[in-house]
Amino acid sequence: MAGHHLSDERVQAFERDGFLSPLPCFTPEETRGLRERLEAIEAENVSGRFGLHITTGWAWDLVHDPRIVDPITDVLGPNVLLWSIDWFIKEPGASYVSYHQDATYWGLEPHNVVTAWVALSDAGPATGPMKFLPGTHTWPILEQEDTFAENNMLSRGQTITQELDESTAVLAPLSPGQMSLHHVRVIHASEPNTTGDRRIGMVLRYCATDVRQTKVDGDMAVLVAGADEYGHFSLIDRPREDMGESEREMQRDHGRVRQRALHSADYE
Ligand SMILES: O=C(O)CCC(=O)C(=O)O
Repeated sequence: MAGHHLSDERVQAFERDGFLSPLPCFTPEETRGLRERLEAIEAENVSGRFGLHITTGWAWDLVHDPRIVDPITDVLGPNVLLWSIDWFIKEPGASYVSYHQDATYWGLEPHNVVTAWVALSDAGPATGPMKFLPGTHTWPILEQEDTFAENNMLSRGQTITQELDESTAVLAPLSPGQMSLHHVRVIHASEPNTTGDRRIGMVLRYCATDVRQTKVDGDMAVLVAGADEYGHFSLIDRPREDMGESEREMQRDHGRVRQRALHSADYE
């Protein structure tokens, strides 16, 4: 499919490799502002950063930002939902991410799901940026083991058990304000952060409207482009009041549904 925002070559590269990096997104000033907002929320309540689009108008606007959503529509088609905001914040030290496929444990099918990973800090080579095994999004789901290994940033320490040819891995370093896109089945990992600053990834998961949640009932999403002709998710509205009572209640519901989906072990 020819892109309307990305060049045809870039859309073809995504289709071939299962990832695309780097893409421009925010200015240095916007990026600093977003980092400040995130860190203010973290200082109050670390778990408040999940589902921020449900509780704050600025995060709602952010997940609709055309600099993110336009390239996403080029690779997913015109009708798109935002499924989640995650954060991969890698402090200096030993934390790492083992080789995995996202599709294994989210319960989303079909796999028309793409992540925008936006750097709110330096995500250069020494910070442990993501690395991808190109073309592996065309592979089936591989067996993963829950290792719960210390320092593994993944919730279950999930790791692909079969031997992988790591010599093909492509590092995807990002400058502050740049982003990468990756397909839900592409195999990826990241090494420890050897710098003195935290590496902050704001991780937006988008899917086409034909995708459904197969593991739990009651999953929620935000329509960010086109129309939802399927109705597989409860659609979330723009928050009326930042951190209002009903907004925070919905954020808690959203968190409970996601925990049930991520921690149900029915993918083995
Ligand atoms: O931030 C990282 O190093 C890993 C992120 C990741 O696994 C993901 O966004 O799917």
